[in-house]
Amino acid sequence: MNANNKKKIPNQTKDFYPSRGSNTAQLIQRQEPTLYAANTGNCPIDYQLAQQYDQQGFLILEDVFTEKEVHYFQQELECMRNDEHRKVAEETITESGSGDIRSIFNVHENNALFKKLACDIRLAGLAQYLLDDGIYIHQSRVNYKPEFRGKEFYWHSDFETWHVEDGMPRMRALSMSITLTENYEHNGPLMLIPNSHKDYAVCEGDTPTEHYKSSLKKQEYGVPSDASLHQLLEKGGKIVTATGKPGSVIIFDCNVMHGSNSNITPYPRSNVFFVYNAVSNRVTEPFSNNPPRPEYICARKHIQAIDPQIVQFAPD
Ligand code: 6CS
Ligand code: FE
Repeated sequence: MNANNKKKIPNQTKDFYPSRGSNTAQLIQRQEPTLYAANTGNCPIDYQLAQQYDQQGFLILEDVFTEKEVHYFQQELECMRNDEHRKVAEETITESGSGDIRSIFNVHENNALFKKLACDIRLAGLAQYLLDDGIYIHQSRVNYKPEFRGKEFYWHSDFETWHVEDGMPRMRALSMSITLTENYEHNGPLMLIPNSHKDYAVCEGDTPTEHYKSSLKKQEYGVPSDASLHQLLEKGGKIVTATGKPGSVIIFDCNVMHGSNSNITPYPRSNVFFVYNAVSNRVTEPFSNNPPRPEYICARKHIQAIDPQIVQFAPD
């Protein structure tokens, strides 16, 4: 038994991507496709864009949502940020310095509008195509990256964390980040290393108990070595900064190396993220020696394929 009294069940699934513990920092080759879709005929976007996603590991789609829809999302963002109960909820992560809200997790469950958005065919339908499987939400969050004091997210592969700490077996998941404010060059936009999804950066160091209580504020374990980052950059080329106006969607593979700088400008960089995982890739037991992370960070209990919907947010 341990701190929160949960038994640690050893993971019987083969660990294709060992990291941390006794492992040394290195790059190992990805063992799965990125674009799983078998058929080019029913691609919901221009197939060449799907090929771009396959090659570089991410894709930026502009004007996915209308100004009216974005206005509704932004109103929701403010309501959530000003909700006294939410400020102290466990799903709410605050900035270590200022105490400002940094992220709110599990919005696909605890917010009616974002619950609908997670099933929107423009997102879930595309995720289902790219992963060529039934899909469910592994994790959702709003990252506020507030004005003046929004802190950085250091370089990382989401999959390394989701594999080691959540037990996600293989690379068959992706994130969709919907921009809710202007993502400028200067207000801490997502930065990505092209083609970095093709190598898995094994990390060093152990996983602290209840690591999420610190990693969601500032990630210090499960981060690549400097040498691995240099190697990924040599292979992948220049860092790409995902800028875009509100209503854009940044789609990135679970293993693409990414991060974002602090925001010291007066312009918040707020995005809502949905992580779509293939139902066939549902999480098992963590590959670390830690108990599973809480349900609001990693869906585990009620895994059910989403039926993508045509959703109406704003009356015409
Ligand atoms: O630990 C996680 O699941 C979260 N950490 C980061 C820095 N990105 C992915 C995810 O939100
Ligand atoms: Fe991340």
